[in-house]
Amino acid sequence: MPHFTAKLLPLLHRSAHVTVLTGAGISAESGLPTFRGAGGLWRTYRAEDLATPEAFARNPQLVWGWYNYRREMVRSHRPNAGHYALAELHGLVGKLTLITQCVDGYHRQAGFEEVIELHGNILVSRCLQCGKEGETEVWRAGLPYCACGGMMRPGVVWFGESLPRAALQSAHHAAETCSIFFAIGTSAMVYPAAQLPHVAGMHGAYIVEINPEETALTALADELLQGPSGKVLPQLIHALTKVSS
Ligand code: BV8
Ligand code: ZN
Repeated sequence: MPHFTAKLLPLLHRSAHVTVLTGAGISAESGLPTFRGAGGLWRTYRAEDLATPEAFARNPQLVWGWYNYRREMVRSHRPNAGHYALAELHGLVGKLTLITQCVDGYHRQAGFEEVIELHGNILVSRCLQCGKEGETEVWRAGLPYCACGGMMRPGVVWFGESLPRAALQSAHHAAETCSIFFAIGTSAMVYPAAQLPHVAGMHGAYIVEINPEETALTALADELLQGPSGKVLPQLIHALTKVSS
């Protein structure tokens, strides 16, 4: 059982607004590889080769091959206990804003409706020509095309691309106005998402990190619950329901 300080549970129990930022680590126990941990995706592939507009322009077949491989993994795996525990936490605190860097859509699948997806969704395709999002019309030579004839791209944010403005604004607002900020399963290395815990800290939020390892954020955090989120989050919910009853 990870060590919760005596401070965390009462703080959670009476908090008006909790903000959570998740990263690829929350889906690790679903069997989806993370980006930088052991066996991480970037270990096998370099981000510069695959998750940038230049890479897509240079070799769209290679990039689509990688995204189709990852789409298959997302479709053949499931949300884990950590995703479901966050959906449950929603009902136990005043207000809970969930921000994710994940592109797998697992928070919504686990029943959390309002998710701020900072880096888009891997199962969405978007037309380069007309911007329409949705099912591709036809695949030619390993590439998807829209009804308008334009080539389609994965609906994610690549390195060097701006994040969706509305999503980033809501995420900043949630970081500025929460009393507790959880950073779960993120190496806190990718910006501007990695800025959010710092914004929360500057506004006086209590920062809690859930991660099996220490990260760039651990020094800033008020508390590190060291362990896998699929175990730690259900334990946190269990302890919280005992406090609330
Ligand atoms: C932008 C979608 C600018 C695509 C992704 C130098 C300094 C600072 C910044 C930069 C720089 N050089 C370049 C930049 C900017 C760059 C950046 O931050 N680079 C980093 C690498 C230095 N950022 C960008 O390019 C962003 N855009 O800045 O635009 C701009 C300015 C002007 C005009 C136009 C543009 C865009 C960033 C978004 C990139 N897209 N994903 C795809 O998925 O294919 S990012 C990708 O990384 C994923 O979204 C992933 O979620 C995200 C962050 O990684 P993490 O989620 O943290 O995952 P990671 O593997 O790193 O860590 C996993 C953690 O889980 C580990 O800590 C591990 O211990 C833990 N864990 C493991 N198991 C478990 C666990 N935790 C809990 N339970 C477990 N069981
Ligand atoms: Zn189109």
